Amino acid sequence: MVPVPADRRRVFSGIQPTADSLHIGNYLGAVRNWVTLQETHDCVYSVVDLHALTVNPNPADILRRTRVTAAQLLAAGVDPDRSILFVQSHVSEHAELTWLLNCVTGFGEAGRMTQFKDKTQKQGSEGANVGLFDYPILQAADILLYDAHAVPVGEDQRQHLELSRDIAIRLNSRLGEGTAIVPEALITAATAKIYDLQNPGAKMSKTGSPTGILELLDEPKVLAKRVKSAVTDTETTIRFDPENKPGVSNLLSIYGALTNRAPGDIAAEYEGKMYGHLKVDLAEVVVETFRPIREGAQALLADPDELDRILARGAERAREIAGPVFRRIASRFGLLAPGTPGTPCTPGTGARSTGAR
Ligand code: AQP
Repeated sequence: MVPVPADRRRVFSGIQPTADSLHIGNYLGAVRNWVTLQETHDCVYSVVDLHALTVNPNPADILRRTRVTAAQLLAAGVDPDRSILFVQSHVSEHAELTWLLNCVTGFGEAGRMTQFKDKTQKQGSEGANVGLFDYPILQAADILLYDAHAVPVGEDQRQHLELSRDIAIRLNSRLGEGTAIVPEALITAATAKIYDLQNPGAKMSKTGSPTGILELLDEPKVLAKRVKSAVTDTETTIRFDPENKPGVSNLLSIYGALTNRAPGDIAAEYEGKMYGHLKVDLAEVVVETFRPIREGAQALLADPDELDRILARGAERAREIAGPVFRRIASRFGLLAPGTPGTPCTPGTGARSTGAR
């Protein structure tokens, strides 16, 4: 195992096992940055299965998708020797810290989260559960539990990150400096939001239109077909203009991100050419980028015991950080540590809690 220098800043990020494949938005908005950050940071990455329960998945689906998601992360370049990769429910402190954080988070504050509002609108208030409401607090617990300095995410997670910061600042002011590290969002502007290929006004999403996404595990033929049928516009000029030409600009953003070039430079190369030319070339780049990930994930899934061993080792290493951090925060709340004979018992002052937030 490659030792991590003690002075490196730590990042934490998670991904939900809510689909049978990650999509290119997850890849460019999050996973690719996770891989790069391994060069410079102490990285902790998780398949956040507890988060995925908030959408009431079928148990067989979440079980299968947890392994499938982990396999894609490994195949995309998350190195389990350099980073910690684990399944969220294998480290019980995530749920325990969530309870403590619930008790310092305002009901109104949690209710302002736009993702909760959007998802309840989609599912109807009867379909939404308390877990969905609590989702951003569980996310704050995920981050604070590892004393993470930074969290690489897509733009859609910015508001949740703000809440995590607010909670950390509140813990430090109420319970004493050093209770929690205040995390920063790491958002890469160019890939912060990849749009649906069929509806370029909406974020590409696992639960969006099935033909509007490019999945890491799709067969090359399917990927090529999806790119070629992406919605563009009635003009014929290839120009990077996200406001007026969202469809073609989204394709140029994806192309630019996959080839490390500016979308405007790519557009200039296609001057005088048709949308079809751009789509054929982009399809090839997507297929070739995803090919090793798909093949690598398939190989890992063919040996689930080895995959489970990697995840068990990751959970063990995660617990080594999460356990002491949880105990530090819990003791600041005044919770008696288990099995600590000799803890002084001081008489109360009779002061009442104000309940202020
Ligand atoms: N379209 C996107 N563009 C850029 N980044 C994106 N992410 C998701 N969609 C895009 C980033 O992927 C990471 C993992 O996401 P997640 O699985 O935890 O949850 P999500 O954001 O809810 O992902 P989906 O695919 O959009 O699922 P649903 O359908 O549930 O809404 C996050 O860092 C996210 O920012």
